[in-house]
Amino acid sequence: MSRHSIAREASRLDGRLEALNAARELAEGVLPDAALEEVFRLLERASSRRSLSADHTVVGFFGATGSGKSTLFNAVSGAEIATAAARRPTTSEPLAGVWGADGSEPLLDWLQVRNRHHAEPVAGFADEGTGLILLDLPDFDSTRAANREIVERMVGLVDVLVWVLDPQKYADAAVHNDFLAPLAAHAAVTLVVLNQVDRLPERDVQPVLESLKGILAREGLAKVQVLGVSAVKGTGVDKVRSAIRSVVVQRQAISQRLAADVSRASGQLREAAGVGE
Ligand SMILES: Nc1nc2c(ncn2[C@@H]2O[C@H](COP(=O)(O)OP(=O)(O)O)[C@@H](O)[C@H]2O)c(=O)[nH]1
Ligand SMILES: [Mg+2]
Repeated sequence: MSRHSIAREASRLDGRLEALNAARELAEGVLPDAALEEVFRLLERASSRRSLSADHTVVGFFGATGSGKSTLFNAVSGAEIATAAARRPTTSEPLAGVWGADGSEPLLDWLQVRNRHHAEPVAGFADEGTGLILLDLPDFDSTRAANREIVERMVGLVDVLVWVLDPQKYADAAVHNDFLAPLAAHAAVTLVVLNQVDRLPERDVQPVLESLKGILAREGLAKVQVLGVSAVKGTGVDKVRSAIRSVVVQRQAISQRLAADVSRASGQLREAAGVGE
């Protein structure tokens, strides 16, 4: 992606954020406070993220307990970062793998990620020049409310969302109704991994992937890339790396994520206003 087109995207986003702010001001006292509060928080978040490093793309690994987020995080990072840092088998604090230290600290402060690890270069994936922050996150279905809160906050803050699903729970309503379907506008910055494919008989892998793609398509996420992976065996890990790398090198994820947020928020405003009803 050329500098020119990055600048063009950024200025288009400026215009959309300004328009959303104007709509919010007009709607004050007319639409419910809750609807406006949400828009206000988005505008603040957008302004904060855009004041922080544009040279880093923040990629979060989300998923249910035991889907293999931490294992995949290590496999992609090429090191045992997650197990080395974790005191417990489940992840209760976000953990960052950082490629490109310069400018990453204020961004990690804003994300409230204390656990930071400067990752070694991984050939063909990331090095100091890449500008990548990979986050291993707690389980969205954790029994600890504090963990679920972290996940909900991070879903709103990261630039790219990687959903790590597994063959047992890939169709569960929880992930689809609470996260994936509401984030249908975010397809361009979403990647879905079906992990643990080694636990399926070979002949079932493709049908399960198709079934998952069908569910995603019905939620409006037909364009999302879905990768079959075994983090333990290493199958498909290269594909995850190259999918992440291609989003990162385009340098568009920050704008695309925020543009998707604007689309969703303006849709909610229209709905609150009863437009089109
Ligand atoms: N068979 C198989 N087991 C896996 C795979 N990925 C993770 N696991 C195992 O699943 C368990 C939970 O993994 P973990 O990475 O801690 O899951 P998390 O809770 O999502 O972080 C561990 O025992 C892993 O070894 C995989 O691709 N295949
Ligand atoms: Mg974990």
